Amino acid sequence: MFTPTQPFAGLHEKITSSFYQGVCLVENESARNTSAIGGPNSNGSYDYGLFQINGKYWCAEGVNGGDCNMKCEDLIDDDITDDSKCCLEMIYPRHGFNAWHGWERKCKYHPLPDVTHCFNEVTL
Ligand SMILES: [Ca+2]
Repeated sequence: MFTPTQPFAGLHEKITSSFYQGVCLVENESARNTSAIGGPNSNGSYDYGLFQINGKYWCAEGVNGGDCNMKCEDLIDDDITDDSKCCLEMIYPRHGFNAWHGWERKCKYHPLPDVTHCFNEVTL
């Protein structure tokens, strides 16, 4: 069991806050649907998967491409390892959570979902 102590107390808070933000994000972007395809957007692009990653910038249809160098089709399968990598290594470092309009509309400055029941088996 991880017991927050200085200087880790701030880190613990940051990790759990990011987790809650991420849960809120996927709730409002894809309703937790890994095969969701959103759009077309005003520029004709589509958003793919759990994190609704935009096909104009981050992936390419049918071939590896975009800034995440991956196929958009790989964003709508059940393996979210590559989806998460694209978010954590490319999208979030550039734009933070503001990259996701669903997060901006429903999570930013809003109460975050209560997911404490998720920690019954796992303790940070
Ligand atoms: Ca995937």
